[in-house]
Formats: sequence, structure tokens, C-alpha cells
Amino acid sequence: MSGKVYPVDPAFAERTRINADTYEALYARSVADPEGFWSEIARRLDWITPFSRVKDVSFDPNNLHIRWFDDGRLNVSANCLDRHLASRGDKTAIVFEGDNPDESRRISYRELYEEVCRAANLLRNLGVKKGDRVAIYLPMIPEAAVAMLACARIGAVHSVVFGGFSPDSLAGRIADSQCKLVITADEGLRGGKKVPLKANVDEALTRPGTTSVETVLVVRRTGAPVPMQVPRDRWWAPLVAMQATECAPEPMGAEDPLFILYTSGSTGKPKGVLHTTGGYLVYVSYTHECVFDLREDDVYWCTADVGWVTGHSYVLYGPLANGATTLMFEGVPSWPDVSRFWRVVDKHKVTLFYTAPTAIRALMRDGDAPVKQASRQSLRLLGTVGEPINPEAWEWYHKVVGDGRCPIVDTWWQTETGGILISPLPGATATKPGSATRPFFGVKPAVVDAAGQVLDGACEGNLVLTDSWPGQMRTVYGDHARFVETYFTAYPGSYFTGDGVRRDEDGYYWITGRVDDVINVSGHRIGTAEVESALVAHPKVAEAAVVGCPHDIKGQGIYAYVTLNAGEPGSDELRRELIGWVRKEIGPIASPDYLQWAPGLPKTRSGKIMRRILRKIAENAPEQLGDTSTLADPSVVHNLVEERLVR
Ligand code: 6R9
Repeated sequence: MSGKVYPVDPAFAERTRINADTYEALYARSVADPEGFWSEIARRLDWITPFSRVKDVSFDPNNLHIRWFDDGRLNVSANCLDRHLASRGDKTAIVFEGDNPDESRRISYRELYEEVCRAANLLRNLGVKKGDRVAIYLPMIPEAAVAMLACARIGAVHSVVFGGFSPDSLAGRIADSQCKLVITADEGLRGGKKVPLKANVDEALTRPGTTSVETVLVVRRTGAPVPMQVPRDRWWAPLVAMQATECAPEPMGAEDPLFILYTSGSTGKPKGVLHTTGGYLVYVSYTHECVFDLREDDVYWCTADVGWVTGHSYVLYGPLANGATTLMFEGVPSWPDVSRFWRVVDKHKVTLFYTAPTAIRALMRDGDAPVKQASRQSLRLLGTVGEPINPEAWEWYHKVVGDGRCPIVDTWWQTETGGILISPLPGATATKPGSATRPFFGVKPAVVDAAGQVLDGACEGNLVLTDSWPGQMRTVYGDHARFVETYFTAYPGSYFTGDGVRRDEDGYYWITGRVDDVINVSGHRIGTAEVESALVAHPKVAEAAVVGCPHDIKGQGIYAYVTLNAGEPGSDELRRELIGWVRKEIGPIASPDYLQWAPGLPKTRSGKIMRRILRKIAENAPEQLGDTSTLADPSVVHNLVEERLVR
């Protein structure tokens, strides 16, 4: 820990809406009177029917319910588009920067409005109704935003699936929520490489459970020839072009579903995290404005893909609800070269920049020169999200990328939380490199020990939230019992985040990482159970155990221990085959970094794999194995230590 404190920049403190004093006063009010506070904040949106009830929440596992602004009605797309037309019709809503550096385009609020209306009419004409689920499997192109907003306009529930996921992962998600329609592209384009999206959809739709899909809409991106199955598959552009540019927005109840987004947990298949309409939009728009100190003329760029929650909340919904200019980038930071990010910053005069620590660490490795090739004069604020940022990377981001003049907001939140919960506010909070600092308005964090005892003052333990905020997820789609079980039973009366945390003497929070069986690889969540079940699905594998291990760039890597069927020799070729197998089963982000042959796995006498031991071996810390005497066969540990792959 560097122990350094960066005071609030006086220039920010002066012109900000929220300075240190207003933060304290507003925070105190927000937790003392959440109803009064949020009813005022919620007026930032246009409501078709104003709400009379604000908050109706119980975290009691026997009576769990979370409702905000329950009797109000509104439409998310109307809030992101229609209401800006009078004052911002010609303002750029989306700056699109293609994978190819010569390709970029600006889309005004009026143009986006018309395109969304057309797409919404198309969906309606294809029989999509309020409440129907639509899968979106697209690259980072404007059509992804149009498709999401079109769903929101007619009340369809979108389920965006990251374009890096495999046909099987896509199929599982389509089947779980019984999507009626899929929107995809011929191919994606990332770092000059093509991604066979339509072919993946074709394969996914051969899997069991996917017969709910009636229509596949295909956006032309690369122009590659793709087989079209008549009448199921239809080209997006000609059908959209035929539609009217007006489409009445569906009045949605505040608690009607807006989207489902699948995320990995510690057990079982990925969960369909369900977010609803009113509270979500209030929360993402307000946090976006406060945390990024948004101004009318800002050009805001969040590098996340819309396949992740950050893309939903802070590429699309938060910024557009605020009438901001948001940049969508199709490519990767390292293509055509490692100064791409900073060239894009100069090209579009980006003022607010939000990315992941993994990208910062990767770019830092290439030194300062690629950064210095661009002026970055336009930048005024930098943000990070997705995983803990190590102080060295924070300092480099601040000093080199921001030339020491841009405050950094390290924003902690989760798919489940909908929006940012712990973060500095740039005009109010002195920052400490590596700390997400203080809670946002209305957010009540607490630190608990393993026994559930709430700890006071400076301490370390598990992070829980003792009260609701409007952006909180409402349920696991189709499995409310799993929602209750996963988040509300470990510490009754609180929402359990799955993260460990330290709170220092100034009340600053330092997230230490996941305390469950979730691995955070480059800011993306991978469940150890998912990788294990992919491995054991291979005919030569008898058993597998997967843990996280430290990784310089990715934050955490994936370390797999594999027991082969009796008599099966473990060769390098088989190792490569198994790694490729996981890639194919789940997607490239789940590829194991290390795969060690394990003649036996450390198990308790009741047959439970002792991951604590496997983690220590993967961390190359065999001296910290601790007590192994309770193992059914303590001798397996010796072999695993001897053969470990990281030293
Ligand atoms: C938004 C997002 C959530 C998990 C979360 C935590 C980690 C996210 C962080 C952070 C430390 C930060 N995480 N932001 N850890 N500092 N600023 O990333 O959602 O993909 O659901 O991941 O990511 O471990 O629990 P999601």
C-alpha cells in the first residue's frame, strides 16, 4: 500500500455540484431518510404516472422483497431519447469508433430516436410483446444500443450475451429465459480478427431448449456470406428501414423487468440477474452524473462491452438518460497498436474516461511512450471498475495517462448492484490509490466477520449492505429461491456481496477481492464450478478442481487441477486439447492459464475438495498450506506441491 492521499483538486471542488461538505450532509440525509431523498432524486426522470410509494423493501429471507417507486410508470427509452429531443436533438448521443481506426461515426439524439423507433416497430411487427425475452448477441456497434433501447421501448426484456461467449454458453442463456428472438450480426470484428457470431447462433439453436426462438435478426457488419435459414433468419437493415420513425413507448411499471444479464456465481450455472425499470434508471443516471461530474459538453468514454453490466449501466443507460455524448468502441486497446486508446481520446476529444485495471496494467507494461504519442489534453477525469486496482497501476494511470491533472474514481459495484455503490466523488473525496473510498448516497455498507458479527471502526472482513438502493437486482430470473439463498442467507438481514473488504481509520473501503468461488479474470467473473463442469465433460477427464491464482495483467488467472481417467497419460498435447475444450465450451475468457495433472485431489473424509490447499499451491505458497491432517489422503498434497506449475 502506498499510503498516499491525493486531496480533492481545488478546481473540481469549486465548480462541482457536490463538495466534501455537501457529500457529508447529503449522505447523512440519504441514509436517515431514504424515502425523502430518493423521491427527490427520482424526479430527474420523466414519469408517465408519478409514483406515490418510494421504497418497499425487506431483506428478511422469509419475506424478501425489493420494490422502488412501485406504482409509478415510465419508459426507459423515452427517458433516454424522447425527452432530449427538444433541447438536444442535434447533440451527438453516440460516437462510434470502429475496430478499424479509419471508421467512426456520430449519431445525434434525433437520429438515434428515429432508429430506435424503427427497430421497436419492427420487433412489434415480428410479434414481440411486453415481457417477451430477446437475446442480443452483437459486437460493440450502434445497433447493439439500438436493439437494447428498442426492447426497452416496447417493454421486451433484453438479455445481452457477450460476443465472446461460445455457442453452448449462448444456448444456455437463451434456454434459461426462453427468448423469442435473437439479434446478432454476420460477424464481429475485434483487433482485426473476425468473430463468427451468426455461425455461433446457428450452432446454439441446435441445442436442446432453444426452440422458443422464432426469429433471428442479422445485422450486416463485415459482409461475410452467412447461411440464412428461411423463414427464421432475416436481415436487420432492410426490415428496419421499412418502419415508421415514430413508435409509442410502452408505459412500464417501475418494477417491470428491463433486462436480464447472466453472471457467474460460486455454484452452478450462471444466474440471470434481473433488473427492473424505475429504480435502475434513477440509480444509474444519478450515479453517472455524480461520480463522473458530468457536464453538458463532456465526451464520455467507457471502454466496457455492452455484454457486461458496465456496458449496460455506463455505456448506455446512465449516459443516455443524462443526455450525454457516449462513445462506443468496437476494438481492443492493443490494435492496431498499444496507443489506440489515447489516439481515440485525442480524435474525439474525450473528457471522461472509464476503463478496467486489467487494461491499465497491460498498457503500463508497454511503458509511457505509446501514451505520450497522444496529447490527452481533453481528459479531465479517469475512472476504473471491475477489480481491485493495485496502487502502482493507479499511480501510473494518474501520473502518465492523466498527466497528474485528472482525479481518479475507483468505482466498486457488481452486476447485482446495477450501479456504482462505493466510489470517490471527484469534487468531494480525497483519494487513496487502491481504495474505492466511500459509499455513494443511500448506500449502507457494513463489515462482518465469519460469524456475522458487524465490526466497528478500522477492520477487515466480508462486505455486506444493510439496506437497499434503487438499482439493486430484484431476483434471479426464474429462480427466486436461488436469489434469496445466494445473497440473503449468509448474513440474515443484509445483502452479501461475496467480496472481502478492509475499512481503514478514515472510513475508506479497500476491496480485497472475492471471498467465494468466483474468479475475477480481467474484470470478468468466472465461476470455478463452470470451468470444472466444462472439464469433466471431456471424455478423458475423471475429476477437476479450479481455483484462481495471481496474474500480473489479468489480476487473477485460472488454475485447473485435472485428474484423468485411470490409465490415461497426461501429455502436453492433451493439456492443450483440454484448454481448447474449455475455450470452446464457455468462451476464450474461461481458458485455464495453468493446467496441472493431479493423480489425486486433496479431499476431506466427507469427500469435499479442499480448495484452500489448492489455492496455496497455485499461489506458489506451499509453506502456507496449513493443517492437512484432516484430509482423507494427505499424501496427494506432496505430489501436487512437487509438480506445481508456478514457482
Ligand atoms: C461492475 C462489475 C463484480 C465484482 C465485485 C468485485 C469486483 C468490481 C471493483 C471490484 C475492487 C473495484 N470489482 N469493481 N473490486 N474494486 N472498483 O465489475 O460487475 O462483473 O459483476 O463484477 O468485481 O469483486 O464483486 P461484475
